[in-house]
This record gives sequence, structure tokens and C-alpha cells, in this order.
Amino acid sequence: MLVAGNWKMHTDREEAIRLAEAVVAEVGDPGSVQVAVCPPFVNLEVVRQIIEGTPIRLGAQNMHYEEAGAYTGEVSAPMLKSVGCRYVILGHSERRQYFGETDEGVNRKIKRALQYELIPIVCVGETLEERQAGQAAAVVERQVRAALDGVALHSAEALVIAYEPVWAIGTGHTATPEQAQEMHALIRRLLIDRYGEAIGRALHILYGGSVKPGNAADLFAQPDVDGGLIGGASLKAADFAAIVRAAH
Ligand code: G2H
Repeated sequence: MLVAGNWKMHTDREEAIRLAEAVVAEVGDPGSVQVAVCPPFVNLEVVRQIIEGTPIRLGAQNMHYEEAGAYTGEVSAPMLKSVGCRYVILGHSERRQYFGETDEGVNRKIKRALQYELIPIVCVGETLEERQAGQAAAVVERQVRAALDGVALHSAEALVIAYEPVWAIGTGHTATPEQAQEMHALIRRLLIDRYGEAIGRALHILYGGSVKPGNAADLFAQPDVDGGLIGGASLKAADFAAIVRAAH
């Protein structure tokens, strides 16, 4: 199981310090559950100092697909690696929706992240209109296939998929455990087709979208839900820690 906190565009430096310290204290020893926090770029370094020597790992929320160059305002995989990131969230729906990210761009980012041994947390998920039109499965299948096009994986630890139905993100509307499991099972079949039984079964598929302490256990109990990508609730250390405990 893996539980990752996506802090999105929240926390200035002082707030990030306080939140990271509280997460370390509240989460304590997560046992076999892997735990990560993904602060904004400018707070990666200060959070790294706080979580060093603890079981909490560091992740970023985005990166560019080139290694370096004239790309004003962008951040590269080697930069993230050099400040201690283990994970990088790629293709989050907010990036697709507000910043024009495409399946093709996400695919290029995944390849670059893997080259630098960053673990991409690849986000997929349908909009409300797509679900209502009966296209949810087709959209998610297209996103997964496009993201993984030409991506070789030698270990199930190298990459993570997050299913985040767009209609459930920050809205308070969580997918039911059955809705989540249905889509996770589809993603599992695609991963097994693509990477074989051993890797396909072992790859982590996270659920994201309004996960809270009150609904986490039921979601995590589903056979193909291997943890969560947590937005709003990751900004409260006690809630985040309760979600980590629900993954035990
Ligand atoms: C989905 C999720 C974290 P929230 O974006 O990636 O956010 O838990 O606030 O819905």
C-alpha cells in the first residue's frame, strides 16, 4: 500500500515546515505502508530536511520532459532528483485541465522520470460528462495506453498509477468503493496485458478524489486499490495519518 499527499498549491515555507513536522509526528511508524508527501517545488528542500531519517518519502507535483534548457519557469527530473525526490506526480487532471497537458506530453515525462529513477505517479480519470456519456472506461483505457506507450518497466516499484475521477476531485463526491474497484480492475487488466502477470499484479494503483479518514478504509479494502493520492485531507496531519492507518 502507498499513501501520497498532494499538497497542490498550498503552504508557504513556514506552513510547509509545520505541516511536515506534524505529518512526521502523527504518522509515526507506518509499518508496511509506504508514505509520501508532495509539497510545492519551493518547499521541497525544507520538507526534505524534516523528513530525512523518517519513513516519509518526498515527491514533486510535476516536471518538464526535457533534462535542461531554455524553458522558463520549468523544473527538470535531474533537479527533482538532486533535492531528494523519490516520486513525481504526472498528468494530474488539474494539469491536463488548466495547463493543456496531453497524453503525449505525459508519456514523454514518464520516460524522463524513469531515466532518473524517479517513480512517476501517473494520474488518469474521466470527467463527469465522459462518465455520464458512458465513456469512462474508454477514456481511462486511452489515457493508460497513451501514458505507457513505449515505456519499459523492469520492476513493479518503478511506476504507480492513480485513478482520479475528475468529478470526485476536491468536490466532496467520492467514487463508491465499487466504482473505484471497477475502474481499478480495468486498469489492472491493461497493466497485466502490457507487463505480464507478475509486474502487472504488483504495480500500485492508487485511488484519488476526496479521500478522507471516513471513507479511506472501505476504498482501500477493494482488491485492486493499493492506496491513495490524497489532496485536501493531506493538509491536516491528523487526517492524513488516519488515512495512512486505514491502509494498514
Ligand atoms: C485529487 C486529490 C489529490 P482531493 O486531485 O490528487 O485531491 O483529495 O482534494 O480530491
